Amino acid sequence: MSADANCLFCKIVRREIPSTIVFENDHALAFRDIHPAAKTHVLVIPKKHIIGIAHAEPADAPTMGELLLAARKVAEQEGLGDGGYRLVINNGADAGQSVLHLHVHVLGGRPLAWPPG
Ligand code: DGP
Repeated sequence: MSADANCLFCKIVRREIPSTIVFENDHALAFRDIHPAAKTHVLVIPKKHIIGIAHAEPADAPTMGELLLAARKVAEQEGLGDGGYRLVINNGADAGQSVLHLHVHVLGGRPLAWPPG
């Protein structure tokens, strides 16, 4: 499993930094966002260090699938299956990506405006 020694989210995968983990399998880890933007705000990450969606390789396709399925599982586990939820992947500076390890935001528990600001 490739990892980056200095990556914040790789450190969370290795339990070097504490987090509130809500789901884990062989491919993905999900934990609560430290600055929640909604009642439910969970980050789902691949355990493999991938900088962002723009850096995913064709060989990462199975990991990408596992990531989305993990995000759905988290949403259902959090009780958002009926009311609805939003999955967000920020990529690059203009999108506000602040952590350079691919992550899916799972947001829900309040009405979510569209389009986002
Ligand atoms: P983004 O802007 O898409 O790169 O989102 C990064 C998110 O990561 C942001 O919502 C805050 C969250 N975050 C940053 N540092 C930590 C941390 O140390 N622990 C946890 N749980 N979340 C963090």
